[in-house]
Amino acid sequence: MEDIKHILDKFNFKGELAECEVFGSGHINTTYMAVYNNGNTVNKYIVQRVNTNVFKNIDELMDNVFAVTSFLRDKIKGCGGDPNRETLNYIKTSDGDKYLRCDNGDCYRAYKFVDDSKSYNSVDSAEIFGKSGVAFGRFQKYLSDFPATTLHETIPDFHNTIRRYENEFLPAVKNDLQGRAKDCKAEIEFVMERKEDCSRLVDLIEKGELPIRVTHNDTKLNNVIFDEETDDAICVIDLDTVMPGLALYDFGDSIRFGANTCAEDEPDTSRIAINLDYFKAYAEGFLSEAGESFTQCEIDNLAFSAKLMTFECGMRFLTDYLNGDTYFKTAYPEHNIVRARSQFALVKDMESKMSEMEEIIRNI
Ligand code: ADP
Ligand code: GN1
Ligand code: MG
Repeated sequence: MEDIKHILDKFNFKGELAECEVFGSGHINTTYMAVYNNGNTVNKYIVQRVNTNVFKNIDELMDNVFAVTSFLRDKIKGCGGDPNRETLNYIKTSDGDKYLRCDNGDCYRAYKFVDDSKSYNSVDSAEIFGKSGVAFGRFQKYLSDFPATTLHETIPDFHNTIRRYENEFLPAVKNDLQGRAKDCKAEIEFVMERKEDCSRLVDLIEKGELPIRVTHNDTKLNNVIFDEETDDAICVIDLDTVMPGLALYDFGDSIRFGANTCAEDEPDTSRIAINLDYFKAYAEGFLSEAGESFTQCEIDNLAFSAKLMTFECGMRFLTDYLNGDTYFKTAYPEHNIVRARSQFALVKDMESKMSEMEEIIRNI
């Protein structure tokens, strides 16, 4: 706790510091929960060291986050909701800055922990997953009139799958910095066989057939928090990648993570499959909020987007493995290749069930 105390002291948190522990299960930032006792009340805060390897311009990133949350606060108020619970409430430093930059270049930011909340790394009911679909769909709906041109692109071409293939995956295979390519020949081939899929959505954007919207872009289940008592999805978090994008990215990425019968890093690939009941529940929830403005082309590509986002994520894990694990946090040396294999197993299962997935969308 001593290491982090001098950071906490730079924010105006209310009360006496009681404890501060590493928290959550994100792959990018380092997250802490700090607990302060203030008389009879307990105040909880989330403090994050932002990953400056992943996010190159923290000023722009934090401008986005403050602009989006202040816009959402007004929207939520206008809809009769509780902005203290339904969007993140960031706290400036005692100097009035949106984040703290230390002499060594580390960057920290803080927001209020939503009381009586929890996050899920997996769910065991279609109902809960469906609720996360409502939350992400509503998030997208609320931001439909956000001035998109004022947003910075925090990670350029984040879901441009063909760019990721050509500019990141192929060079990683070629450079083979860690000499690992020989151990993942089948996975490299798996990616190369599916090159054509990589440009499908980008081509539709270029043809003007898919509208650009303000999207979250990282819609995995643990980026929504739920009410501890009612299990309602209350607040979308992890706003670092809110940027202009496709509704399909948000839909597909949620399915990738939450409709998997296993965890994202399940080593036993024979257990991995898409749960079609979860797929249906999420689609119903997401479309009930965001679907009204969808074009036919968006609807026609929903099932495909689930496969593409799973494939893209697997390719990113494989790329990171080949590069020596410089991007995603890993818990053990083979973690990224295990993740890649599990994503590819899910892609395969989706390929075999694509017509059923499309049928489910048609019926909604
Ligand atoms: P990362 O970019 O590393 O994923 P996040 O902003 O998603 O960072 O935070 C990491 C994790 O911390 C989340 O996935 C979630 O599990 C947990 N978390 C963050 N804020 C809260 C909160 N207010 N309530 C519950 N869990 C939270
Ligand atoms: C990262 O930050 P987190 O853990 O919510 C990643 C996503 C990946 C995901 C895979 C900024 O999400 O793009 O889909 O891991 N975020 C970033 O679990 O790269
Ligand atoms: Mg996250």
